[in-house]
Amino acid sequence: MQPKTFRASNTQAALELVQNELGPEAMILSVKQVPGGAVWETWKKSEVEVQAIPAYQFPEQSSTVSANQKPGDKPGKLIHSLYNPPTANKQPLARTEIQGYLEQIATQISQNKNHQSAELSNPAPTQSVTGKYDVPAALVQARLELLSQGVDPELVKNILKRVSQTTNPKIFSQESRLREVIRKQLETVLRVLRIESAQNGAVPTARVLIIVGSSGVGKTSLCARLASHFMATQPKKIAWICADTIRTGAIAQTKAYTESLNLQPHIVYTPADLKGVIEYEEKADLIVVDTPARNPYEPEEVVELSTFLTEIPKKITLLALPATLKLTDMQQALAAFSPLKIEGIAITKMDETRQYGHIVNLVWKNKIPLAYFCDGTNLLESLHPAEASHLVNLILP
Ligand SMILES: Nc1nc2c(ncn2[C@@H]2O[C@H](COP(=O)(O)OP(=O)(O)OP(=O)(O)O)[C@@H](O)[C@H]2O)c(=O)[nH]1
Ligand SMILES: [Mg+2]
Repeated sequence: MQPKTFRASNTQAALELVQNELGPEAMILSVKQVPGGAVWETWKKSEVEVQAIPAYQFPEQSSTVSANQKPGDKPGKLIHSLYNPPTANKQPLARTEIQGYLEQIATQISQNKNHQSAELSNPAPTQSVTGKYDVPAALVQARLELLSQGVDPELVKNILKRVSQTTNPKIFSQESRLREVIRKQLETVLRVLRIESAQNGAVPTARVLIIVGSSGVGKTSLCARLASHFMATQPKKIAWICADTIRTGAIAQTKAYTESLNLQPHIVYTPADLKGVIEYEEKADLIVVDTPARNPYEPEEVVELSTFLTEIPKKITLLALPATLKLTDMQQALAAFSPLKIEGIAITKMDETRQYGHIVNLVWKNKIPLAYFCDGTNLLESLHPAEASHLVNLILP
């Protein structure tokens, strides 16, 4: 029998078409993304094309069957394994089976240089995987979501492996519990720096909070939010130092913020000025220091700022990074600003993207803790002391 071709807007819809026409045991020969309309209709969304045959009937010859498939191999059972929840009479999935599945995925990932894009354009596991194991749909789904959020495939593999080693196999058929377990595992790789507890005396090194970063990342807004946050949450005496005397309008912007917060800003031009103001503000519980933008691809700019800030004792330096920045630029900023001894990062503009995996990757690869998230322009509501669960819930809701 010739394979039949089905097209739909997404994989699930295409597989449902297959299921309706060829039954739930239909065998899938290939799943691929194809242009949605005629060649010139580039504005049309791409579609998913599935080739399938009814159960247990094999084509004499099919160009879509993978080259390494053995003659006796059964091509599919994909619908069951991916999109149908396990039925009551099925055996619970054994841990070794899940581990076997994950091992196969790991092998695929290491064999495939373009694994991430390939995985996303063809979200179904290959038939050698599904032909051998009944993979829980929730696990496949969670894995795809993590990958599509941009979480490093190696980290996804590690997390799912850990989940499979430490979780009762029964949970694999309970979607919400399985997702919770995966979320908890992901949280364990995220380090968090708690400025608040430092402020309360547990680690009394944060009387001075310095905000650094490249241009337009939200440094001044972050200073304003920090000042406002601490004024609102605790009766703190806050001081504001503006060390950005370079950008036109920086001082006016500072004055606008400090007026609204009822603070008197200190504008400093030299390291001596800075030292003097910090000594003068000895009674302040918290001093926020806003700094001029530095280009992470111009290391001497950072060194200059480093010289400016060296005189400050008991400080915590936070690097502001917008969530919209690419991972490579985040890494570069982290490396370039390292002479300033960055202790944590503040992720700004969380509201301007919906993809957050690269933030996880940054923390995971560099062991740098998260200190704050900012997700809007509202002074009072858009600053959040970092919680691993906050980021993880955005990635795997
Ligand atoms: N949507 C959104 N906008 C933000 C956020 N943080 C800052 N912004 C906006 O980003 C722009 C730049 O913010 P600033 O605080 O001036 O950035 P900066 O790093 O001090 O800029 P320079 O001093 O020029 O280097 C402003 O329009 C802010 O309102 C955020 O979390 N979400
Ligand atoms: Mg600024």
